[in-house]
Amino acid sequence: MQPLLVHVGEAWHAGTFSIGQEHLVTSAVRARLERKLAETRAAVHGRAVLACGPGERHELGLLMLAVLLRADGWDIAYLGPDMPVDETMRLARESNAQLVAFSVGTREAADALEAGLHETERPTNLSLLVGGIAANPVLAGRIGGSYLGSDLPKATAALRAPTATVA
Ligand code: B12
Repeated sequence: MQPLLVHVGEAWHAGTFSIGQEHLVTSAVRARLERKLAETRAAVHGRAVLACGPGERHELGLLMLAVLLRADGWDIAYLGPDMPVDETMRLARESNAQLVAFSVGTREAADALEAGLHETERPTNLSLLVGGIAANPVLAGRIGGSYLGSDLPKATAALRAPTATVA
């Protein structure tokens, strides 16, 4: 799905694809991913909370990660676009999650995520992961989290390993 989305989205940004056409494809892809996310599987690795950073609307990469983690045995709480950091962390704390993963596709969202995390209490046993095209190892270091790149199957496999691999 990823090459298709990039192609369609870039055609939209270039003005050769209408907003309606782009939204139609995006919503078909989202619906398909959401159906897969709803499939019941045993949760063996624990609970993961997935959210886009504040102001962030690019959600399909994170939704794809949600589907892969679900299939790999994680209990997924998928919160979707534009999530306040404090609300996301509160939900992670209250649901005893082991992992919280944020996606940022714009510089603004990355900055807002960093600022929000510095103001929010983080449970000691909660691993923090950041991804998306505006994420990198430097950002991950500044927020005390991990960056596992953009290869989702590889990221899923890394998260399966003992939690020591994730800061
Ligand atoms: C489709 C699209 C949109 C759609 C998003 C629809 C949706 N519901 O998600 C809409 C129309 C909403 C949109 C809006 C905008 N967009 Co746009 N968009 C795109 C486009 C074309 C494709 C994005 C996409 O879905 N890719 C497919 C997914 C699967 O890839 P991905 O998001 O990169 O995710 C991959 C990895 O990053 C990783 N990943 C993602 N999240 C996470 C999280 C974790 C934890 C991990 C491990 C991995 C991971 O997994 C994926 C697989 O590798 C990109 C161009 C591009 N080349 O990517 C621009 C792009 C991201 N958009 C851009 C811009 C500028 C905007 C707007 C500001 C445009 C505007 N003027 O309004 C707004 C911003 C909205 C906002 N506030 O977030 C820029 C961002 C530049 C930047 N970094 O600052 C891009 C790069 C286009 C460009 N070349 O300028 N956009």
